Amino acid sequence: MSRAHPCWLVRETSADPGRQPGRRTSHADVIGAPGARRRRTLPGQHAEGLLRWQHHGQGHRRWRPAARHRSASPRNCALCVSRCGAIATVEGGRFVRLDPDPSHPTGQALCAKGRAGPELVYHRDRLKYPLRRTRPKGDPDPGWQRIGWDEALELTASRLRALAAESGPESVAFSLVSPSTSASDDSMAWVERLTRTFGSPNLVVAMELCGWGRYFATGFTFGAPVPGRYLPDLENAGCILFWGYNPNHARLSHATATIAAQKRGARLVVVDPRRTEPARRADAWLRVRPGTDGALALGIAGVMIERGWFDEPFIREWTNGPLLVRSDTGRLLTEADLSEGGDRGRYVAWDRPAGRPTVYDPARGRYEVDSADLALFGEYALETPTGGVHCRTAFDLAAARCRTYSPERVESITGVERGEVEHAARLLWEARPLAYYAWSGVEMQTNATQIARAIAQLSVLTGSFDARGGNVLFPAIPTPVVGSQGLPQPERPAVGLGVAERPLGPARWGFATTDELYRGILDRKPYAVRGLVGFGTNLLLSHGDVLRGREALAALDFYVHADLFMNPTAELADIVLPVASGFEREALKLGFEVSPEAQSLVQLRRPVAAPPGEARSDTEIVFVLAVGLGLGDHFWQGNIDAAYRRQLGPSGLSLDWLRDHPEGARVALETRYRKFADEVDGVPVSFDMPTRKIELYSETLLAHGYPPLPEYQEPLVGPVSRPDLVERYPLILTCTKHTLFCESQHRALPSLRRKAMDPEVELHPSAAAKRGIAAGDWVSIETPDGSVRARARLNDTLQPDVVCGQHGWWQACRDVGAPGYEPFSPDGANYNLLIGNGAIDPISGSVPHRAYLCEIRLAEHPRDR
Ligand SMILES: Nc1nc2c(c(=O)[nH]1)N[C@H]1C(S)=C(S)[C@@H](COP(=O)(O)OP(=O)(O)OC[C@H]3O[C@@H](n4cnc5c(=O)[nH]c(N)nc54)[C@H](O)[C@@H]3O)O[C@H]1N2
Ligand SMILES: Nc1nc2c(c(=O)[nH]1)N[C@H]1C(S)=C(S)[C@@H](COP(=O)(O)OP(=O)(O)OC[C@H]3O[C@@H](n4cnc5c(=O)[nH]c(N)nc54)[C@H](O)[C@@H]3O)O[C@H]1N2
Ligand code: SF4
Ligand SMILES: [Mo]
Repeated sequence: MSRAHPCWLVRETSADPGRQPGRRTSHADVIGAPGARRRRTLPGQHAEGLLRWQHHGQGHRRWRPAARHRSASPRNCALCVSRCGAIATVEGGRFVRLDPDPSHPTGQALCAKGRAGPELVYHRDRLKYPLRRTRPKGDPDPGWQRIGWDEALELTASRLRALAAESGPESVAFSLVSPSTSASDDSMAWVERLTRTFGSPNLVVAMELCGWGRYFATGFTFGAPVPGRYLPDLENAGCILFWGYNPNHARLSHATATIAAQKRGARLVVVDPRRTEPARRADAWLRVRPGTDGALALGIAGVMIERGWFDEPFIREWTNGPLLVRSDTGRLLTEADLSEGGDRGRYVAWDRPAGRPTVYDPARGRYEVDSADLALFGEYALETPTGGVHCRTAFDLAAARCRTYSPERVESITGVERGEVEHAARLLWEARPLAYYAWSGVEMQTNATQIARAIAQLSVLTGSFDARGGNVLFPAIPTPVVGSQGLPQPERPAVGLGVAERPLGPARWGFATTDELYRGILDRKPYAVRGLVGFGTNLLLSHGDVLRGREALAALDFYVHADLFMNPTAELADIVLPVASGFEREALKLGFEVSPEAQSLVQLRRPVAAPPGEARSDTEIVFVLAVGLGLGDHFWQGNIDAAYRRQLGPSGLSLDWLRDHPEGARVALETRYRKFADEVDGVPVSFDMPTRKIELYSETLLAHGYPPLPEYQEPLVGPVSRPDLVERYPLILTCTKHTLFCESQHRALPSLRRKAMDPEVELHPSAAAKRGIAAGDWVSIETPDGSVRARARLNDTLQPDVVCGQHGWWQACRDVGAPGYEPFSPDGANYNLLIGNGAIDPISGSVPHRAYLCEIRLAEHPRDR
């Protein structure tokens, strides 16, 4: 029998549920009930050296209610990655509404979540006071006891110090809710700084599910984060490609910019198993079978290369395509292979007119001959001091790989008709420059790294990297990188959890996957993880292997969690800290990412409401905790204003001025394209890669035993890889974000929940009919790993064997009588109970939340609503 979880199963609608006789205490009761204040004074609490909550630079950030009149203040909605420019209205001291601010570069529209801001701010279940667990972790009632901030932070600091002393700082992991789904962008750099200065290489931010593909996987191609930081230049794009990305749900500022781009004639190509809004408006919609995106990208590239639809001069000059690859070893041929005194660091290409090899020197960024003379195709026999060696150009190898994915073969693998493959290839080429974005649809896959490289290859073929209308590193307001760079390096830096298994994966950059975290806690491998410091995150709803995760979190020696609400993950903490929402705290934002204009705006977002109870911003918590951990030197001794001034230093902006001008300041920035071609002392800046070129062929991947070219691999939990499972689980399962809620949040906000009362799963009418399922029926979704419930929604735009679920359902909404869902039970709706960590991307550890096998049946005991 599953445990009861009072905080999300409450269904009462009475005004004061805490007073009902016989009802178990929930955190909401404890923190909200009058008289609950049981602040204990610890001996020596006021002694020097203890954490004092009040610290400099804090008082004036507090929200002060305006007079009784109505006031409107410009700001941005921080609830998701879009950070839409907004105007907040405060009436009689109460934040009452949020509207778009068309004068703001991201202020063209607001979504329902942003408009529900006041409901979030004044929600009765918000955490209000620090809480301490008084009962063991297995107990259904954690026995939360209200404590003071000083006690909570002192306890936290002393436990963390003890763990670091006993087991090393790597035994403490930190976690942070993704800045795409929350306002954690406000504090992300500071949380990272805390993690690194504490000495932990283990920051858990869902990187393996969200970020790896956009920031790191394409690093093996460009040496730069594309499309994560080299964003689509939608204002100037000729062709926009959205691959597994739906900005209408995910990033409104991109959605509005796309509509504007289409109005001025840009073409749109969408790759998605579902006919989303952008797909409806697209010039081409490619309805791919989930997880087969790699084959589709290679097939499109194959058509482009076959037809000569690629930017030859760009590929010759700026990619490693002309370099010769040894057929015997797969390594790039070097000058040292050709002659005894040759340089191992210089590579070799083929001079076509002269019919002989020519040397490329990465240090000078030059070939011996004009790049126009370099062969892009062909196989060449060369003499070396140790005998003859056969070589092919890297581009020839890439082309050959792509050619094996003929449109016919792509159709049979992906379900996308051959004509559509050709049509897409033509559009990408003829309407270039190509601006692309690829996100969740392809990041939660067992082949995520190579899918990202295969899509990146399309951008390379069109020569759109950092080109006007392509994927561009927009100019940025100068500011020091405060999160990780420039910090003193420990003598022997601790090794990240996953480095041994995945040396090129997220661990290499200091990020741990949840699978690695759980293993560290439960199996103490490669070493024991004993502590966790969580800033948001709801690991047990957001990640697979839920039950193992629950076991792991319960086994921690110490877990502190800071959040807006109690969630099923936080329920396993020892200390829970209440966090002010983005509407209740101050935050500095330098640049709004999506366009050069957006990048030029600096805004100091001011609070428009007081935080509930004693809630504090994450940034304040980080700074005070850092001081308590003896890291004050890295945190301006707790003075946040001093930190902001440091960030503003290079731009010369005044913090006080920004505080008085919530609309923000514009900093003149110059947009420059093709910055890789800039020369310093006659040497082009080029690319941050071993060959200093875009690497279509990656020796780095090869050296670690991975395919050097983008390669397609069937989804590991799919009909081809697992024929043994297909009879029992004949349907292909993927999922998508909810337009009304961010990830596992917001189900408790009445204006949103009213529009979506229950979790749903979309399936094709023919799949439904075969199973006797009608629209609205409660069904069970079953995979080899688990089973959960949802209501059937019919969608005839899906391939007939594809179904699409939703994750993140647990929270109740009492105001509209909507239930909560048991997070650990098949009677609940926690989608991630369906997903295991057994089959993952070998390079990154990405987990296939977006391509699995399942069966759907009518639920045996339908819920009463
Ligand atoms: N409203 C809302 N906005 C959000 C969030 C939210 O939860 N709700 N979350 C925020 C976060 S954290 C993120 S990461 C972003 C994500 O933003 P997106 O990446 O746009 O997220 P989704 O809409 O879930 O996924 C995009 C598309 O991928 C498709 N898809 C599913 N499987 C596959 C596949 O195998 N291949 C391909 N090509 N496509 C597939 C889905 O049908 C969906 O239309 O949104 C952010 N913004
Ligand atoms: N099946 C499936 N699983 C997925 C996904 C999917 O599409 N399908 N998406 C994946 C992706 S892309 C991501 S990014 C992850 C997201 O997973 P999580 O990082 O867990 O994100 P959320 O569920 O949005 O929020 C977690 C908690 O953060 C709290 N929070 C919100 N804002 C703040 C804040 O400013 N400060 C603090 N301290 N806490 C805050 C919320 O109240 C909530 O309790 O989930 C991943 N899991
Ligand atoms: S898309 Fe919605 S939630 Fe996200 S920032 Fe804009 S208004 Fe806020
Ligand atoms: Mo995400």
